[in-house]
Amino acid sequence: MNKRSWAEPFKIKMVEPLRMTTREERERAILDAGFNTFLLRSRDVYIDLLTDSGTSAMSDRQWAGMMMGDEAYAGSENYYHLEEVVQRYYGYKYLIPTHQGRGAEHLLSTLCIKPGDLVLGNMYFTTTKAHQELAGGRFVDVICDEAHDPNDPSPFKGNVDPSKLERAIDTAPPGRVAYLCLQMNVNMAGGQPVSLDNVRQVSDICRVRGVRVFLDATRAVENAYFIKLREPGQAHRSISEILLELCSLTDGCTNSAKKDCLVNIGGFLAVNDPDLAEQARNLVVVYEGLHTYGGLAGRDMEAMAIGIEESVQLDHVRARVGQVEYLGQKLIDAGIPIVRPIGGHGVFLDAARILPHIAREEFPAQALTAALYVDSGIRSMERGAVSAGRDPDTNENVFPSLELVRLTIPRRVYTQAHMDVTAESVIEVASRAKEVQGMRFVSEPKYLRFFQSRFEPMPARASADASTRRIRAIPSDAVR
Ligand code: PM9
Repeated sequence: MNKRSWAEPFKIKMVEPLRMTTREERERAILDAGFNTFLLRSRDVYIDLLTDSGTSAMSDRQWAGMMMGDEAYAGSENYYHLEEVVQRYYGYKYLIPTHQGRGAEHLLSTLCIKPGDLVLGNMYFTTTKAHQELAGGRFVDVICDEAHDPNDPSPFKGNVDPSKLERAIDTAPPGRVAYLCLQMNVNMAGGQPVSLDNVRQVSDICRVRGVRVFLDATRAVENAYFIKLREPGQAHRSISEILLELCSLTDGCTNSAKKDCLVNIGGFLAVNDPDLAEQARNLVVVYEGLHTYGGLAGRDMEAMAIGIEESVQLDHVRARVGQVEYLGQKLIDAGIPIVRPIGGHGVFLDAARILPHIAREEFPAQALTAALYVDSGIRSMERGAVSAGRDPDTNENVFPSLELVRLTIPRRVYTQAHMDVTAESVIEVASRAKEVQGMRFVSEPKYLRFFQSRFEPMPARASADASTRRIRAIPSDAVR
């Protein structure tokens, strides 16, 4: 039979025009932004692949739900709707809404980490680790080795290594492991899923040793889809069934609803322990708002409740992950080194291999994001040493094994043609890789430096081959 294509399971009802810019305008814009794509104005961006966080298009049902916002300070109807939906799809008993994922991470870290505790996780995530460290904890990575190798084709590279987990718990001073934070579709590894079998095993190891497991459920729905697709014996199950089982193996979750749950703002903490829920309900009023809104408007909670129902539909997830796969496959076919297997929420370019002439100390991934932007107006995100930050003990730069640029695909926003344009730009920049120069810091904030740091291109080296045309993102004399 001839190959049959899939198409997006929606049609477009409202459009937002994109602004095209000239190369000169983009050179000026990236200079003004200190070569940090977070500091660009969105009006200067053509295709925005910075993040899939809060960038989804909402459905007509979600927009209709927004009109049903019950903006009571206390006891909003939308809170009770959201509570019922979270219980139905995620299975946890108690819901504490927050303004976004890091609000939930703040509550969990504050309540469950004592200074000096170890917090285990399957690869760090920036905001998660920041809150763990602010609470006095130390992050310990227990992800499998395959996660650190961009070329390893294993289907579940987000898995925890059970022997690393046992060792970390068994060698820690008694009672000093705060919990395991088990991230779904591990972001910094390239959107790599965790198998259901691994979650079962990890949950057993932790339960026997009295260590709690909290899911980072931010992309758990997309992880459940990979389980259905790749894990033996799971193909017949619905995404909802798999999601419920994943959650049932854990004590609670933090969730940035800006991803899977298809909303532009929102998050939650959900737990099964009534005492922990009570403490979180009390703490949330200090930082977010009353426990029945947690920093959100009633209409935001309604959109989230409807978004969760839509997020677990197979048609939706298949098209969402399929679009990422489409872009990734185009790049693989063109010989561009990317993290494999292709992840759930974005395509991760292997910047260290695309720009081998730039030393890790000169941040090749940061340089690549700037070069891509200048080429086509596509905004991507650095996911390498800049994101990893500094070691809290030595204050030295941390150089993770992965030095990546993330092309993150917002849900239900761009078309296949946008993916084609993106692939063409990456191929063009990679073909002129030698022209891209490394970066150095001009300024570096203390917390989560990747958001607000400013950079400048490294000065051209005296040894550089004079015949090589060095097209920097902008001329060096223009750098302030
Ligand atoms: N993730 C992302 O772009 C947005 C902020 S960092 C650039 O990938 C996980 C796995 C996330 C995440 C955010 C958060 C925090 C927690 N866990 O951004 O606070 O990917 O809603 O969520 C981003 P909030």
